[in-house]
Formats: sequence, C-alpha cells, structure tokens
Amino acid sequence: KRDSKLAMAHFYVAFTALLLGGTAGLLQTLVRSGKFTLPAGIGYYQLLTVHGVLLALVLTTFFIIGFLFAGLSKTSGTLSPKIRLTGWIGFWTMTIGTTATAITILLGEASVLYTFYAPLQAHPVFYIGLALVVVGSWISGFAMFTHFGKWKKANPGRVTSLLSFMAIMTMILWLVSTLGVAATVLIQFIPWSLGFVDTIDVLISRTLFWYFGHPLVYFWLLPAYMAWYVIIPKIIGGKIFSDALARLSFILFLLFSIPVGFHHQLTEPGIDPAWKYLQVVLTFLVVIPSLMTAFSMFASFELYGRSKGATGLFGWFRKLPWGDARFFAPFMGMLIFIPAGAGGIINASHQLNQVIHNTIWVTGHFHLTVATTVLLTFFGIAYWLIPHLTGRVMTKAMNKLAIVQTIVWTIGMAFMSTAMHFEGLLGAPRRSSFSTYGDSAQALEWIPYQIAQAVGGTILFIGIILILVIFVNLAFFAPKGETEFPIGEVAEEAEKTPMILENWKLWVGVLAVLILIAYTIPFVDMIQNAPPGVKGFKNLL
Ligand code: HAS
Repeated sequence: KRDSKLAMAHFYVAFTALLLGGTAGLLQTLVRSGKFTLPAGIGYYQLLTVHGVLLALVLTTFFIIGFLFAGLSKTSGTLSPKIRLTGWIGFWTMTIGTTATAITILLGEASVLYTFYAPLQAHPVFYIGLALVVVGSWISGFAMFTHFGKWKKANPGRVTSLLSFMAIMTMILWLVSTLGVAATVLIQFIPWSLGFVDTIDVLISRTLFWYFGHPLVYFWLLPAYMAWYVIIPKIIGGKIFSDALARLSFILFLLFSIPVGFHHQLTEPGIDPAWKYLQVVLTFLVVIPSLMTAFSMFASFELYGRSKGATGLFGWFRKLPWGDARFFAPFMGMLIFIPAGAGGIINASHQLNQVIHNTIWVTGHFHLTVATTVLLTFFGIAYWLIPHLTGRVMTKAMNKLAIVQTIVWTIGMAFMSTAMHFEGLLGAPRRSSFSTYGDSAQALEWIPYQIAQAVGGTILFIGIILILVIFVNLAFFAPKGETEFPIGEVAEEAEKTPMILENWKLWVGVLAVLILIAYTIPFVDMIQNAPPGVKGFKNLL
C-alpha cells in the first residue's frame, strides 16, 4: 500500500501535466491555423514552451518513474522503508523543480522551448528547476538500483524478473544520458544566465543537449516496450515469446541509443561529416531492437491465436481481445509505430534529413512516436495499474469509454500528424509563430494543412478530457476491489535465458567505449575550435 502511494503521487503530477500541457497544445494548433489570436498577451513561444516542457518532460518522466517503482515493487519485492523514503525525496525534488520551472515559463521569463537552445536565454530559475528535476530523478534511480541490488544479493545466480531487469535498464539509460544535460545546464546555462560569464558555446551546448535528447526518446519508449513484452501477453491470455530476446533488445537500446545525438545536428556546422556518418550508422543499428520487438509481438499474437484454434495466415488476428482497452490502446500504439518508425528512418537518412529538418514534418514524427505510440501505451497501462494501486476495479462502462478514447485519440492524431508530415514536405517551418510567415505567398499553400491540424488538435483535446475522466474515476470513484498486475509468463518452447545478458558491468562497459568513440574527438574539436571570444569549455574548465 505504501509503495502504491509513492507510485500514485507520480501519476497525479503526470496527469495534471497532461491537462495543462494538452490545453496549451489545443491553443497552439488554433493559433497556427491563423484564425485565432492568443488572449491576455500570452506569447506563442511561451505557450509552445509550456506545451513541450509539460508533456515531453514532466508527464513522461513522472509517469515513467511511477511505473518503474510499481513494477519493481511488484516483481522484486516491496520497497524497504529507507528505499521508499529515498523515492519520496526524489519525487519532491522533482516536483519542486517542476514548479520552479513552470512558474518562470508562466511569467514569460523562459520562452525558450523544451530544447532551450542557446543563445535563447531563460531566467536562471528555469535552469535551476530543470536541474532539480534531473537530480530528483537520479535520487529515485538510486533507490531503484539499491532495491534491485538487494534482490540480486538475496538471490545469487538466479535470473532476475524480466520486468525488473527492464526497469533497471531504462533507469541506467536515463542516468547515463542525463549526464549530458546536467553538464550543459550546470556548467554552461546557469553561470551564463546568472551573468557570471557573458557568452556561451552554442555548439557544445547543443551537442550536450542531443547527447541527452536522443536517448531521452528511448527513455519514453522503453517503458512502453516493457508493457508490450511483459504485460500484453498476459492480457491477451498468451505467453512471452522469448525472455532472452526481450532482454537482448533492451541491451541493444542501451548500447545504441546514446552515441547517436548527431542525427539531430546533421545540418549543423562545426562537426566533421565523418563523425556524423558514424552516428548515422549507429542510428540505423538502434532500429534493430525495434524490429526485434515487432517480430516478438507478432509472434506472441500469432502463437496465442493459433493456440485458440486460429487457422490461415491471419486467422489469429480475430482471436485478439479487441474489446479490452488494456490491449486495444497499446495495440493502436503499436500499429501507429509502423509509420512513425518509418518516418524516423527517413529523418536519420542524411540526404532526406536535408529536406525535413526544422520543418513541421519533425513535429508530425514525434506526435506519432511519443504522443501516440508511447502515450496510448501509457494510457493502456493506467487502465489496470491505477485501479491496482488504488484498490479498485475498472467498470465495463469505463472500459468502453477507454475504447472510445483510443479511437478519438487515433483519429485526432491521424488528422494532425498526417497534415504535419505533408505540410513539412512543402517546407513549412516548425516552431514558428503564424505572425512571422502568415502573410507570405508560400503560406497560402500551408493553410489547409494547418486547418486540418486545428481539427486534429480539437479532437485530441476531447481525447484528453476523456482520459482525465477515466483517470479520476479509477483513482477515486471506481468500485472497490482487486485488480491484477498482469505479468506474462515465458512460453515453454522459449530457450533458456543466458546469464551473460545479466552481466551489467559488461554492457555498461561496452556502452562507455561506444560513447567515447562517438564523442571524444568531435568534442575535442569543438573545444579547440570555439569561436574567438566565446567562453567555451576551454575557458571554463
Ligand atoms: Fe525520432 C526527431 C530518428 C524513433 C521522438 N524524434 C525526433 C524528435 C522527437 C523524436 C521528440 O535521425 C524531435 C526532437 C526535436 O525537438 O528536435 N526516431 C528516429 C529513428 C527512430 C526514431 C531512426 N523518435 C523515435 C521515438 C521517439 C522519437 C521512438 C519517441 C518516443 N528522430 C529521428 C531523427 C530526428 C528525430 C533523425 C531528427 C530530425 C531532425 O532533423 O530534426 C527509430 O527508433 C524508429 C524505429 C522504429 C521502427 C518501427 C518498428 C515497429 C514496431 C511496431 C510493431 C507493430 C505491431 C502491430 C506488432 C522501425 C515495433 C502490428 C499489427 C498489424 C496488424 C500490422
């Protein structure tokens, strides 16, 4: 029960962020349509910052940490009072940081968007708040590592639970990647915004940001994959196709998701093309674990369907539990991930990146990935996890509403993201206020797509209201009872999990080597070639 409270505290913040960030999103699509002006002197970039920070950073991080705590408590034993207390300290540090950051944005002192690229400058409290969010997450990570270590010590030579293994992998990925954002915030942005130094090395700050920014997207994705691999097989009544394959795919994510940040900087000067090429190759390697995941999900579905007597090539498809929102919402996420992932591959292809970079195509890409695949899966998790934690059961009526929510979300996103992709191909910029281009001749071509986005955004807002109704119901009003935390079993035919997959030192060691290879020389180049007068790392260190 006490562990439940800790997880729920994270979910309250996450769903509040969804309400506020989603409202900002609705207003944004309306403004971009050119038919609406923001009231009360609210700025377009201020609104965009609220939207990005609350949804991309706050909603995701709080939901994920809450889910990981719940998963670890379920599969590696109840948290000890000390570890739980550490978790609470982490939670409050993150919440104080979020509040500080949110206040600066709302006061109009930090309209720097969620990537806070220099030389845009925010109030120092914005950066200090972000640093607190990161530090808080490290404290929670420390609690998780200690808990997992205790289980391992008490069970020497035993294979760890798959869900716990994945939770720890996700947290290691987060820890290693946040070193980059912590470095740029602490060493560059805070001293600069406080006026201790008067210049900032833009290239280094962007490089450190993307060292963090790309693995960040896998920090969002991996908890969804945890649900796909471990929870979904149980919900459909089937088995996990292979424990070893699932672990291997998480290890590959750990190895290849970090040394690839340059694929966000392909158009930037100051980085030798050879290093960009290397990181693009590594980017294509990080696609492999997703393809493995797709294979594994199909295998789980097909095996289950056939065990129920399905025949023919796709007969198993009909046996899946389409009326169960715990399955349907994540399934729609999987389906959308097919075009979303294809878009990612286009982005990563150097020449094609020249066409889409900084256009609204990229916004379309990440609304399909994080805002659909990941978020629909998170909603699917909430449908059983929230009642499990609050000692309630989801009623049939709520399950129906959740199915409607999924359909509304998918339709809204289909309108919005498709329009964004097409408009991006016509060269429409992302992150630009309508007032900067609205009266240009070229903008006339874009307007119909922007109107489609406003329609999609409005439908999505209805989806937000529906999910919040369901969340409040499951947290406070649903009938009392017991809801299962569904953990799948591994199929009997699956091969035994080799212990090398549990060799943490080995994988973290390989990761360190890959990072050093991908970043050392480019970084030394950047320090040596800092523009004259710019107080880069050379002057600071
Ligand atoms: Fe990305 C930009 C490349 C995945 C998020 N990405 C972004 C940004 C965000 C983001 C937020 O290389 C914008 C950042 C900013 O503000 O500037 N992305 C990729 C690649 C992948 C990828 C190669 N991205 C994601 C995921 C995200 C995410 C996941 C969030 C969660 N992305 C890029 C690049 C850029 C970029 C460039 C920079 C662009 C620029 O120039 O600015 C890959 O990981 C994708 C691999 C995925 C697949 C799909 C596998 C399919 C599966 C589903 C199976 C379905 C089943 C059901 C089983 C290959 C697993 C089937 C049932 C049936 C009936 C059919």
